[in-house]
Parts: sequence; C-alpha cells; structure tokens
Amino acid sequence: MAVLPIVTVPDPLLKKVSEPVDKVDDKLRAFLDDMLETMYAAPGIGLAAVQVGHLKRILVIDIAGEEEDPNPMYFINPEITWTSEDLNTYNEGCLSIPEQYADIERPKECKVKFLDYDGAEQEIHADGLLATCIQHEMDHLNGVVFIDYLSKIKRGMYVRKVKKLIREKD
Ligand code: GNR
Ligand code: NI
Repeated sequence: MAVLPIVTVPDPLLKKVSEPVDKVDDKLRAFLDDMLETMYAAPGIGLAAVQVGHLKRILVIDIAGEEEDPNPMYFINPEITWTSEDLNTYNEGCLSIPEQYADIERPKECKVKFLDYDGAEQEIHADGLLATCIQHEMDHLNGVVFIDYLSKIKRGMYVRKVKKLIREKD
C-alpha cells in the first residue's frame, strides 16, 4: 500500500478525459487500495484516478463521518444513468484545488452504474453528499473540476491561490 502524490491545478492532466478500464484484476485492486489510502491520508471523501496521475475511469469514495466505521466504495467505469430534476447546492472542495471552496449546484440525486472491487456490475441510487461526490468525481473523469463552473475571473483567482499555497509549502 502507498500514499500517492496528488496532482493540483493548473496541471493539464486534470483537463484530460480518462480511459475505461478493461480488466478488474489483482493489479487494478492494488491500485484501488493505494487510491483509498491516498484519499484517507489527504483526507478527502472522494478521489479520481487522474488526481494521482492515472487517466483511468476509476473512483473511490467514503463519505462516512469520523465517528462512523469506514465505508469505502469503489467505482470502475462508472456511468450516470439518471439525474433528478431537483438540484442541491454544496460547498465543494477538491484535493486538486487545496483549501479552496465554492458553492456548486448539481442534481440532488443520481443513479450510477459501475463495476465494483470484484468486477461485478452494480447500480446504486445516490442522494445528498454521496450524489454530489459521485458527480464531482465523474467530472474529474471527463477533465472537469468544480472551478470550471465559476466565472473565468474567479477561476483565475482560485488557480493563483493554489499556486501560491504550493510555492509557500516547498
Ligand atoms: O474531499 C472532498 N470533499 C468534497 C466536498 C464536497 C464536494 C465534493 C468533495 S470531493 C473532495 C475530494 C476530491 O477532490 N475528489 O475529487
Ligand atoms: Ni476533486
């Protein structure tokens, strides 16, 4: 198991569309374990493979609170099959845009079809924070980050703040 470095804006990798996975095998499962460890270490509630430099359609999510038992979820080749007309606003953050937050409106509920850790096909109906997180992560697979929904001016401000943060960290 390993904690992997996280890619941050404005890295051009974050704008790329990720490729489907063709086989759920032990090698892929070892990568899923590393993604989960990286997400917990950050800490975050979701992580897309592109955020650790792999352009593959893979997500890990765990929205369990600190007091709850861990509840890791693995999504391979996820597809959103339905979204509600009702919308919901969450103050979103992103490990690739560290320490920056913005209110983002998205469908309140969604259904998502995917392969699980064992390569079995699943479909779930998500609501609340899980639905928001799934949609945020799906965006990563399509080269989109939450600041892309903001004005060009605000997006520029966020990117500048992240660059400064990273400069000061080194
Ligand atoms: O840790 C995260 N928190 C979060 C909060 C609100 C909406 C989405 C998220 S996902 C984010 C981790 C991340 O960057 N995933 O891509
Ligand atoms: Ni993110």
